[in-house]
Amino acid sequence: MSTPATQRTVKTACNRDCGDACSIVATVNDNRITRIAGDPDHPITKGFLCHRTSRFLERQYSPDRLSTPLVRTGNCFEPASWDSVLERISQSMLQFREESGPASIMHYRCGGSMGMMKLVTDYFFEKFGPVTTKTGDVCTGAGDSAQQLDFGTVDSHDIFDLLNSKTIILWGKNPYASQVHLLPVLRDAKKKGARLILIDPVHHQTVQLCDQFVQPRPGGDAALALGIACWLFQNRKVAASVESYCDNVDDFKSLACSRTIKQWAELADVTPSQVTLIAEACSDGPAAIIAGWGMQRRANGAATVRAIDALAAVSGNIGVPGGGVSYCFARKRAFDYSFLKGEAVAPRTIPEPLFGPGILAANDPPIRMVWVTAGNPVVMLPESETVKQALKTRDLTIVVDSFLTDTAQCADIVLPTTTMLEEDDLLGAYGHHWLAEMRPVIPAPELVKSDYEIVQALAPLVGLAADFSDDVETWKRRMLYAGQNKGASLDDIRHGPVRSPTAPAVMFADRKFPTESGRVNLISEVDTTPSSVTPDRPLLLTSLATASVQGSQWLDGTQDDHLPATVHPDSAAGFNSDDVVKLESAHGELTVRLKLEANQRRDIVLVPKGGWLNKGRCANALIKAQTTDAGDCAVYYDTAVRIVPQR
Ligand SMILES: Nc1nc2c(c(=O)[nH]1)N[C@H]1C(S)=C(S)[C@@H](COP(=O)(O)OP(=O)(O)OC[C@H]3O[C@@H](n4cnc5c(=O)[nH]c(N)nc54)[C@H](O)[C@@H]3O)O[C@H]1N2
Ligand SMILES: Nc1nc2c(c(=O)[nH]1)N[C@H]1C(S)=C(S)[C@@H](COP(=O)(O)OP(=O)(O)OC[C@H]3O[C@@H](n4cnc5c(=O)[nH]c(N)nc54)[C@H](O)[C@@H]3O)O[C@H]1N2
Ligand SMILES: [Mo]
Repeated sequence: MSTPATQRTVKTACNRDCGDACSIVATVNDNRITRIAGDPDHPITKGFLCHRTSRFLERQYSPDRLSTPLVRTGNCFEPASWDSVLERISQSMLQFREESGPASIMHYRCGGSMGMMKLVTDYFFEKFGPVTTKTGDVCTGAGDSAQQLDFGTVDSHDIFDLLNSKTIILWGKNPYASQVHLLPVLRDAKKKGARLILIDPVHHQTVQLCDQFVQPRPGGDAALALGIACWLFQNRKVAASVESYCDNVDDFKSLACSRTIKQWAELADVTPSQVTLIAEACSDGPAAIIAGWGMQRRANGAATVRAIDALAAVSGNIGVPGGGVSYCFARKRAFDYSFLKGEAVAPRTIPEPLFGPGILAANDPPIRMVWVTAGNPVVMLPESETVKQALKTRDLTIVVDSFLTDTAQCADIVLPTTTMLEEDDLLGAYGHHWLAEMRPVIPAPELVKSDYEIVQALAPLVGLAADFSDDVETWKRRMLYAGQNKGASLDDIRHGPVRSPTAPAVMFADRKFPTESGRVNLISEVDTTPSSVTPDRPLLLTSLATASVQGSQWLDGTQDDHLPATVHPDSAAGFNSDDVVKLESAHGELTVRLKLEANQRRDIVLVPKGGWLNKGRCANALIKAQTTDAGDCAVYYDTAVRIVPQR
């Protein structure tokens, strides 16, 4: 077959909320993208894309995609011109600022795009206000604050340093669903002789890759970590030099030895021999811990990660090749975004998990306007109905999205925006250290604007023309200025994948830590109470990422049935697989279709995250808005529910 004359390929990168930040090769025929594939030249992408992004063209060309601004009239939306909506928005913004101060406006941005240009939208609101913003992070906030406190910074060992590990502990992680490009590295490590241990209350696909699987009680991880530490202290397997790079060693020892190994094992609901197994692996290192984020989306989430950090430190696995507690990669570190001051200058902040109740409770001044960028908070934040009410009762709610999501349906004005294949941006990754440039594969539809084009169009109407007149290329060069002489300039990145020049292969190789004392701050007190259920509501609602969907971005026709809910057969006595039942929490209810799986724990019920509220599939309708012990993460997985028959 001959190649059509108009066919071309364009390289760009995937900006979706995922650690992999893949390099994409798109094929374009007559201005229509006909194929997207993983870039074979990218060391992490390795020529393949994940399940969800390989189907992105269905989203790109979905008939539901928004192609014009929409304005609410009663219960309907009517198409409107950009000029008219920008005029109305700018007038309102000036009025709210004048009458009630800039804190009466809230800008909320979430994970629709990981692009660095999204920070320029934040900057627009900072320049105009500063306005009310969120604090914390519903995704990783608790663990971030834990590692900041323990190590003074949050970053990871190079992904290929796993090839130096004798043991790799996947502590609550399902890369088959959430980070498929980690899998080739794990397989290579195994080929080199590494042993893989998975610690996860949920039985999932990653079990098959691992040599050992430990299935603790949900939220039992701090107890498990302390049990392992207890074994290390009792068996004199603590690193000899531990006092030289850790603070609070005696306190941590007292904490770990405050119970017996058997007691810790009971609290974590594992066997003492499983504690010993992991302890031996830690003492016979190097052992790398890959800490997933699920376990910190619990009431004691920050303390849990701190207990694991301390365990790694005392076992001598910090600062050594093949070791470390890799939780997040500092994806923004290579960029200069010092133009943005963020929380430091915000007149008021609302913890992200409390978005709904926080907006409703705010007075002095009340929040009159909310602008949502790249998020679907009605579906993704706890207390969906409260979020919905909060958005619907403002004087003006603006949502920028490519689809009429549950959140957009609460807006007064919806602004249509570009998809990732039309975006012009820069990316770092939170699962490895490579940097990438995004280039528009095709131009956006006529009336669709990128987030940056939207603030650029609005800026002159609110007196900010000069601050937002630069083109994207100029912003990119500005943000990559620091990498100019280190091989990470825009021109370098345009040439091919570039590893962030400032990222070390091994974290803290000199065992110096950017904490106040220069040493690891070992945790000395911890609430080890695991997540609890009641006799009345015996199951913990566990709403996790699934391979085929990014967040709430379901493809057409994939939500026609009830939400699937997986439980152990004993936990659904009297019911069969495929039965339609209700899940009830203290907060709400959801109709689900049961799936019975004997390899699950008896105290959890598993559902996909991101189901839409308007399809009756939203787990967050059952979850109360609550913050974790630190870092303002959301307590997503501690909601107790029961199964009741469909009435
Ligand atoms: N396909 C797909 N990929 C995604 C996403 C998506 O929606 N779809 N979302 C992206 C986003 S936003 C993020 S943050 C990441 C998700 O990143 P993560 O949240 O880390 O996702 P998982 O890899 O599923 O790992 C979470 C694991 O934690 C486990 N877990 C839950 N509670 C506990 C606990 O108490 N203890 C222990 N040990 N484990 C526990 C869960 O069973 C699950 O296996 O993935 C990204 N990738
Ligand atoms: N119950 C439960 N809830 C959860 C989780 C869970 O595990 N359980 N996980 C949590 C986690 S880890 C996260 S990170 C959050 C994610 O929460 P969100 O980031 O709110 O999730 P998404 O569904 O991906 O919504 C992103 C929206 O941004 C839009 N979008 C994409 N690109 C752009 C763009 O360039 N500009 C604009 N303006 N919009 C764009 C998409 O169309 C989509 O509607 O959800 C959290 N919610
Ligand atoms: Mo996330």
